[in-house]
Amino acid sequence: MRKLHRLLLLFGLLLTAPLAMGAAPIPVIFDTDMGNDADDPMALAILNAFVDRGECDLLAVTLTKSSPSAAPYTKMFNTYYGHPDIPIGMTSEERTPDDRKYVGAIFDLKGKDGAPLFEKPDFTPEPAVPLLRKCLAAAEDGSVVMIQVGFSTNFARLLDSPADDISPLSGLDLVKRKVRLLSTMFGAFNGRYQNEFNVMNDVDAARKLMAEWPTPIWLSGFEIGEAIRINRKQMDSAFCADPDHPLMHTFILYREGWDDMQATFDVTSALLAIRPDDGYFTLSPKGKTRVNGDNVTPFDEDPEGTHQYILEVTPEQKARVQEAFLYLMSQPSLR
Ligand SMILES: [Ca+2]
Repeated sequence: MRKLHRLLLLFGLLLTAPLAMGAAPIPVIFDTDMGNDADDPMALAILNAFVDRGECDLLAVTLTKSSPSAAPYTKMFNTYYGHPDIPIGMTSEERTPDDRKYVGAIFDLKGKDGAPLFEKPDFTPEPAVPLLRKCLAAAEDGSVVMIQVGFSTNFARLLDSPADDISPLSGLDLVKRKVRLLSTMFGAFNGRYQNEFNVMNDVDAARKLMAEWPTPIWLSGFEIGEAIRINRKQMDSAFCADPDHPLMHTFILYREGWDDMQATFDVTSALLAIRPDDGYFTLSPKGKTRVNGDNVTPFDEDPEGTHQYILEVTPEQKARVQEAFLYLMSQPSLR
C-alpha cells in the first residue's frame, strides 16, 4: 500500500516538480528552536520536500533549543523524509531546556503491535557554531541562504566567532563572503507593536543580529504566520495515506488541550527563502529594523536599508500558501 502510494506520489511529483529544473539547488542552513511549537517541524518538512525536488540543498540544521530530545527528534524527522545524513548542530547554551509537548513524547508512542512508532536515535549533535563555520567555509561565495526560525543565539555567536582551524575568516567575514540572504521569523511588523517569542528568548542576540548581520534580511513577523493557519481536518486530509507520519503525530501532541488551528510562523520564512518569486508573499520597501528598549521591532524605511518584512497577506496569497504547505509537508520520501 505504501509502495503504491509512493509511486502515485512520484507520478504527481513529476507533474509538479519542473518549476526548479535547470536551476541549481539553493544551499540552505536551517536554524530552529525545534520543540517549542509545531511550526518548526512543518518548516523542516517543506525543506526536506524541496531537497527531493532539487530546489534546495540542506547543508545543516542547527538548534537553539537545548532540550534533551530536540536533536534526536530532528534526526528521526529528517530520516523519515529520507535524509538521515543532514548534519545537526546544537547551541552550547541553555535555552528552553525542557522537551515540552512533542520532541520527547513522540518516542513514547506505540503502534498497534506495541512497538514504538518511532525509534529514538542514539545521537549526539555537533556544537552549532563550528558546524556553521564548516558549512560556510565549504560553500561557494555569495551562495548560502540561512533560515532562522528560533532564537538568534547561534547566528549571533557565529558573527562573534574568531578565525580558527576551520577557516582563516572571522564569523562576520565568513557570513559576508558566503551568505546571500537571511530569511527569519522574527519580531512583529505591519503596525503590530508587540514582544515576539524568538526575540524575547535571547534579546541580546536578537539585537546584535539586526544591528550587525551583513547581508539582506527578510523578516516574517508574528502577524504573518498567525494569519495563515492549518487545522486538523486539513492535516488529516493531507496525511490520509500515512496517518502515522511523525508530523501528524507532532500536530496532535502539540495541539492537545488547545484548539486545532496551528499557526505557520516558521513555515512562511522557509517558503519565502526557497520560492521568493512565486507570488506567495510580498516584501515591504527596504529599510532597517532594530530591537528597541521595549524589545519590539520598529521598522524605518530607508532605500539604503538591507531589511524587508513580509506585508500582510492577501486572501489569495493565504490560500496559495496554505495549499503549498500541505502538499509539500505531506510529500513522502522517494528514497
Ligand atoms: Ca520556531
